Amino acid sequence: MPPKASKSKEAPSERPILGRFSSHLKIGIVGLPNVGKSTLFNTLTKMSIPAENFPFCTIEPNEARVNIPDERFEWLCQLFKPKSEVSAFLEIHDIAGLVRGAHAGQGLGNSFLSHIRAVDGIFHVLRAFEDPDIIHVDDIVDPVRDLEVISAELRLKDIEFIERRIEDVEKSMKRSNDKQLKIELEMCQRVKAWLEDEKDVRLGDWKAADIEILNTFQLLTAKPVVYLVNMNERDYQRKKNKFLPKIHTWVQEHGGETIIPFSCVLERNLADMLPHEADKYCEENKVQSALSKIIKTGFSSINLIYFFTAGPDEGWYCCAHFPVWNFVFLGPAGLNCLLLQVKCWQIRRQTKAPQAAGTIHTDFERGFICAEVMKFNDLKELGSEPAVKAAGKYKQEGKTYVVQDGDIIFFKFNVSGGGKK
Ligand SMILES: Nc1nc2c(ncn2[C@@H]2O[C@H](COP(=O)(O)OP(=O)(O)OP(=O)(O)O)[C@@H](O)[C@H]2O)c(=O)[nH]1
Ligand SMILES: [Mg+2]
Repeated sequence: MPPKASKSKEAPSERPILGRFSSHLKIGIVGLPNVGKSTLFNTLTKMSIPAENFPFCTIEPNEARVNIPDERFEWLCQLFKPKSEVSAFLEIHDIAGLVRGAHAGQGLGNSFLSHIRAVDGIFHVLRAFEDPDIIHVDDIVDPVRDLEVISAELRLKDIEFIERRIEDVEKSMKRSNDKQLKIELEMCQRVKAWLEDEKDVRLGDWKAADIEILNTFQLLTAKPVVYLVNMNERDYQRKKNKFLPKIHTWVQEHGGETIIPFSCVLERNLADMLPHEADKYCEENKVQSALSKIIKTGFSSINLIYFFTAGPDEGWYCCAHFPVWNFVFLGPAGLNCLLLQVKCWQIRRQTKAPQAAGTIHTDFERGFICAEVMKFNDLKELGSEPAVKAAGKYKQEGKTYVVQDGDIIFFKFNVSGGGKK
């Protein structure tokens, strides 16, 4: 029997997250022209990591899916020796450069801004390298000024959106007494005042009800940002760059999100080397690629996490319209079934067990009975599923369980009574 959901045991509900509720979220590379966005993007997509579990795949010239490097996933693959390994990925979009006045259409600004609206988070690339051969749109390299330009453009576009929304709501209020319209109008006015105060929407302390409305807007300044500071290789190697302290101060004053220094030139050179040459180069020059950190931070910034399944291919379960909980294929490494698979399933933070099960198949959500959950660290420490069970750490969780990053889950479901939808 699945565990009964007792109201008193339920964790206090977290505040809803700003942004789309989906497991298919994307991040866009944003910045002024000529700051190194496409070089970074190309390096990410060109990078070929020899292990099978890290293929990089390009969807379109300016969209790519980059696999998330994860030692836990590698460890699980070592343990289960599956026929198929599916890691988590981050979808990255390379967006053309924004310029001052973009919100008013400068430099094809509006279409670029619509590309930003379509993503869920922003890699904001800043130019902190000086090179007279590479033109800067504002002549002199000054990343703090660039930060101001980009953030102002995004804010101005949001103000334009909110003003239009206010007009629409006011028009509707003339025709209807709907209380919800009044609530929305009041919220839009607060958001407008906030933006006019030169503050980004994601930094506001909004109530849950506000967030529900905000999430229907997809405002540009509501999207999480990771700042990527592109510097020359020497600065990156010695961890010193004349612009970095000022960038740091600015970011602290504007929400304090993550800053990752990197060097496009170094990353491009490393990507052109054979893996052993790249390793040797990094060792000799005491440098490390920043790409892994960039990918992992980007993934987490857009509130994605993933859980693992380690068992038969989900295609196998999908044929089953009867209770399947006898078919537990987790076991010692030798007990491989033909379709044994270790797979990461990405979901948004705060996803509950039935919805997480639904990412595997809608039947899993529809007929959800319970989730059997092992924590990765318990499995690693104890070595096998039976050992985790023996230690009392193999848990049955019900409908209200909020899935945590790195959970290893076996779902029990039953759609025998209901048949197909
Ligand atoms: N010296 C130096 N040049 C760089 C660096 N990063 C990029 N570049 C060069 O700067 C130029 C522009 O780089 P891109 O990556 O195309 O810049 P972008 O930000 O995509 O530019 P737009 O697409 O025009 O917005 C290219 O010639 C790069 O080779 C760097 O770290 N140092
Ligand atoms: Mg570009």
